Amino acid sequence: MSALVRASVLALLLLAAAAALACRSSGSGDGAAAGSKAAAPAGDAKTVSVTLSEWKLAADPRAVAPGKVSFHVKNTGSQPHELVVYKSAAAADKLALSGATVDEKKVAPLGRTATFDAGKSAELAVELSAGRYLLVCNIAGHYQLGMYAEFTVK
Ligand SMILES: [Cu+2]
Repeated sequence: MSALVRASVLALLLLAAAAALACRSSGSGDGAAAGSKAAAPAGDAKTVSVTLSEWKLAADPRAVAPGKVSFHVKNTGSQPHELVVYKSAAAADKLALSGATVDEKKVAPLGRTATFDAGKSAELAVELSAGRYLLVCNIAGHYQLGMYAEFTVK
């Protein structure tokens, strides 16, 4: 009889201990996962390949984490092009215009390459915070012809 009571008390104690351990390990598990997730992107260099052609602007990847972003830009078309980075919540084809170009008094460029020839490449590094960006070739007429792409930093 007393042995049975002792056994059931022991069983209850073991259950309580197991429950406490389960709680603690799941709690610290979450903490460790969140910590390593936050640490990984910090200081990471993000590289984005941009291809310019008539009349297309393609970016890969289309989204990166905040920080310094390095754009490797290639002109695979037959005319000179450029890459300009704007931060804007506007629809990709609804930036304010001034004549045949994006109005840079209203939409400030965060960075741009020089205009460079077909077959050539250019590099552009820009510090970007979280938000929505548009990558554009702002040579007269090129934006309206379709040389833009949405880009997200998050
Ligand atoms: Cu262009």
